[in-house]
Amino acid sequence: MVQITNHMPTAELQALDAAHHMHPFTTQSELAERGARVITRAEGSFIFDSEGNKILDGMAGLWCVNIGYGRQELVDAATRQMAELPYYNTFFMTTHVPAIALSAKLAELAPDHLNHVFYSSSGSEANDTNIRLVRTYWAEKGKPSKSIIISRKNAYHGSTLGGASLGGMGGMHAQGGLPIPDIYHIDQPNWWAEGGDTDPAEFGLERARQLEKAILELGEDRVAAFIAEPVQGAGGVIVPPATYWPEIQRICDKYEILLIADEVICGFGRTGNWFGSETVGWKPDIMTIAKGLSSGYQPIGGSIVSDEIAKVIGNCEFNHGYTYHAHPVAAAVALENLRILDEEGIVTRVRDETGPYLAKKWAEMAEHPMVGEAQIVGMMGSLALTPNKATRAAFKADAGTVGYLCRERCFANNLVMRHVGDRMIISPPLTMTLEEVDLLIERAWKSLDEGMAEAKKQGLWEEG
Ligand code: PXG
Repeated sequence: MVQITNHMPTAELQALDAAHHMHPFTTQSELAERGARVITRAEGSFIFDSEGNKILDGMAGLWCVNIGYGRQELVDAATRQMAELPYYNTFFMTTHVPAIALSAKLAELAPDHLNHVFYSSSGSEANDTNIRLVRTYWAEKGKPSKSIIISRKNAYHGSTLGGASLGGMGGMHAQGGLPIPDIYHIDQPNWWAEGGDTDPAEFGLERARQLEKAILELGEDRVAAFIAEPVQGAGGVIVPPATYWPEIQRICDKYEILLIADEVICGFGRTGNWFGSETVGWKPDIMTIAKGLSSGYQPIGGSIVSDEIAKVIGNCEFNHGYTYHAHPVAAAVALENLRILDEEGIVTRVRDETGPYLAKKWAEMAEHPMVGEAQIVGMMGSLALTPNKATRAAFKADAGTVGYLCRERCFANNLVMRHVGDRMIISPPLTMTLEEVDLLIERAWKSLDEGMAEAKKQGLWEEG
């Protein structure tokens, strides 16, 4: 068999990749034509490709490499655990030390009333678990009719049948017959795109009150839970007006429904606290976790569950579980990752130093002629692109056309900055230095300049 290594010519790697590897969220025929960028290694805040480019990773992989690349301690934790106990399960009344230690650590880090962890290998699976958890909870409490879960349009909660159903992405629902029954979506709090002439504070209240309206319309006896990301990530890093968050909590308190905070992106320091719900002032009954839990070094996720839910679920056999639940190697790596985040003060540094520094620089990006709004919470930020800042107009082109041009310029300038429609987004490693923040801003500005020039050249610089 031919050995495929980093040292093969890029074109050969690309051809083999296109021939055999089906990529997620990708038009495979287009990829085959262009060839994928081959990433070969990474260090700190940088990734390297097969052509020798050193690229600043403004997305921390896929919002997950919170402690940055190249931490030997995590390699050592995996090696030790693989040698000692590479696999065992926790079905059938068994357990193992990494599962015990990680659960205890998560209970310590999570808000006081959240002390119980059910594991998965991803955020999607954890949200599938959540659907079954909340429905089983209400059934056990003698209220089986409470099965509807309310979510939001343009939310992202994963790609499994349950996760994609909870999510509010139209393109995902259009494929494969989704959503599954008893999932209901309200509008998102995206003032920039949907606020019209409404004052932002008023708009925030109005969007939050859609939750109350939905509960009343569907019936409190039918609604099991509301799920939301503290800050919408994949939807475009949308930071709602300040009035939104407290109103959501008020409504959840008033009605007998559970609040699921999807912390897959916001958790583990991203917003400047251990969990995004702390930043936005929510008291969730369940938190979905993944990504930053292991800084992406191992696939692991889960649901951190309240004492009350764990007690009720504990009365029955919960017929649910994955082969890799609390996988010992993944759990050992996650535990080491949490130790580093904790002992090196990385979360507090985001809150007190890197976050405020990035926020100041990010706000200055709003002075760019193409940027209408610059939003940021901790180390996740977005820029809304527009040809007219005053009217918040969209471009006279399909949504995302100009965003895509800018993303391509970012790549060319050795910066990973994503686009969601015509919003540019960042979510860099939390360990970024201040100099690296400066570099990110410099490359982002240059890329927007070039993207704007290209948009003008292509006749896209017009209001749609
Ligand atoms: N919830 C949230 C809030 C997420 O952001 C998931 C659940 C699902 O996690 P897994 O581990 O199953 O992927 C996510 C994942 C993007 C992008 O393009 C974002 C995610 C995944 C893939 C792509 O921004 N977020």
